Amino acid sequence: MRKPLIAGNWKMNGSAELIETFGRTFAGVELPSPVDVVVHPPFPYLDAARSAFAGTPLSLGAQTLNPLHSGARTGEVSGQMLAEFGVEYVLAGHSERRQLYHESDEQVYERVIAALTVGIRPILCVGETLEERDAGQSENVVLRQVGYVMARLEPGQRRMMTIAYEPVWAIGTGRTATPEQAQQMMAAIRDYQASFDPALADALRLLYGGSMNASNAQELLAQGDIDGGLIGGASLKVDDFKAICQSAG
Ligand code: 3PY
Repeated sequence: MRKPLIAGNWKMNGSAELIETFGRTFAGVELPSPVDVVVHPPFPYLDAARSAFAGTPLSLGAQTLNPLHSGARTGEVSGQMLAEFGVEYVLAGHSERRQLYHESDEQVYERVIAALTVGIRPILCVGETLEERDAGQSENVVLRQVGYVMARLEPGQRRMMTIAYEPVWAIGTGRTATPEQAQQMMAAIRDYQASFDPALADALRLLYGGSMNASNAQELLAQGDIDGGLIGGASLKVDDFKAICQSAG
């Protein structure tokens, strides 16, 4: 039985006030018992979030990290620093990082390793563009992105991983994959995982991302291979995010 995970990716949004609102609201929220919830605010809010989320079901997440431990990398943040702030999860390979900052599969892999080294759980984001979908390449692209990382990890490291399938054409566009499209890709990821690590395939958490919101979450989460969501815009609205978490049990 896989425990659902709901992750809120705030991207470059939010404020100190929103952190407090989340802390206050979730302090009194009853969530269905087996569900993990993580919020990924921008770096400057991590410290405030650590205090505000104490005593709530919210864990702390980061949106990226630099693979190096420390050094001359102006503007970057290392896994070691995130661990010091109590960060438990980090995104790696979000399509905005792949597209806008040209992160390659190799660079995504390096970030995953850096996170694992300091005990932070990576959420590996994968997904195809509209052109790739139209060319019938969706599954090839997604399984390449998954395989590049997962096949290089030790079995113990793989157990720390979560994979988020986010079709690029559904990110920030208001378009969502149908539950059937999402389920089909999740099943393909799980089958692929089974081809080189059958023991993990059943336990691996797979999230759907890409315009998931309070209205469509229930239907997506009802699919057999969808174990949670990586939520963009809706994770900035505390009531919507709470409703998504409540529908995940
Ligand atoms: C979205 O839903 O827009 C996301 O990118 C979540 O990461």
